[in-house]
Amino acid sequence: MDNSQRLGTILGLMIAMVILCSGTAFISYSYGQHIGYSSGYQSRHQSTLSQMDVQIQAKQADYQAGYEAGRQAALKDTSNRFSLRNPTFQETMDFLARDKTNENKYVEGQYVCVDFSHEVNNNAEAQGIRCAVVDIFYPEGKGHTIVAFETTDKGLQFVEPQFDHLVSVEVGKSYSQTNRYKAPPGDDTILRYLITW
Ligand SMILES: [Ca+2]
Repeated sequence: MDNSQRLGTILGLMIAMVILCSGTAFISYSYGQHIGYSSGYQSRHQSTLSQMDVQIQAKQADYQAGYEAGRQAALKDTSNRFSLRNPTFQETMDFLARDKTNENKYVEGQYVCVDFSHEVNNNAEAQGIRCAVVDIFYPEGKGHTIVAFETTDKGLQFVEPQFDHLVSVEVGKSYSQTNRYKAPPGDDTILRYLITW
């Protein structure tokens, strides 16, 4: 083997090594890329799936929770549902005749105008009849409480629940004088009144 042959062999080996190394590098690069892509894809795919699963599950949970809340609310609403209606004038009179609140005894400091009014109001509404409590303001911090009905045929009717009387309520006038009651100790001129339905 002469020098040129030796050089040729060396060159050949070097070329072969370069090709081999390049090939290996290329293969590992490709392999790495593929693996990387593949695992990345799978990872993304899995995480996408799992995120979707979570979202779906969350939606289902939300739906279930919403459905249950709605159902419970509906049940509660049904169980608590009551309807009030404005009575006719005659229905108002009939209710007052049936209701025994006016037979209660007025006891200063224990059972007074407010108590009469609230009892009539509660009894009326227990029978589906809409009733209002009316707070009447007199001078010097004094006042009175009665009830009212919005009758369908004769309009708003004020009622003195201690006597089942229809009464008149006019600002600037004495409640007792207007309705022919015995005058109370103080001034019972009506300054204003509030109707609470
Ligand atoms: Ca009565």
